[in-house]
Amino acid sequence: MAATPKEETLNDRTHSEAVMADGSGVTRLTVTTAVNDHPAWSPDGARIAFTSNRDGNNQIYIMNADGSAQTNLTDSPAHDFLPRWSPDGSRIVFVSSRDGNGEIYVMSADGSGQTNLTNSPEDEFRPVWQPQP
Ligand SMILES: [Ca+2]
Repeated sequence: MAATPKEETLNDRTHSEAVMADGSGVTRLTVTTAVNDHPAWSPDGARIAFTSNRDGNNQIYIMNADGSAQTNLTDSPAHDFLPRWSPDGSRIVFVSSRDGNGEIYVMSADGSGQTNLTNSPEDEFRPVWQPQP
């Protein structure tokens, strides 16, 4: 006798949502059993970078603003998290523990050219990328 598939409820899941500035148009963009966190809109509003542990550890993902084309940009054995866009939308800064402690990394928005900016024995966290005044 076949087992009856267990229905998962949305309350058991975590998700990211896109919300218009007036609170209307709430749209669920990700539905997984993993944690999806730190969503960051691209400057042009077309894409969202976020952190997800769906593949076993925290990685930087990117998706279109409608939730399509969710792609793991970092794909490292360490934790990569807290993505923030450059003002021109060409690059993403994030935190990685791949060198043994928290470091600030930068990469192109396609995930190429991942570079350690800090290289220190202390933990670095929470990068912010501000436009030039
Ligand atoms: Ca460090």
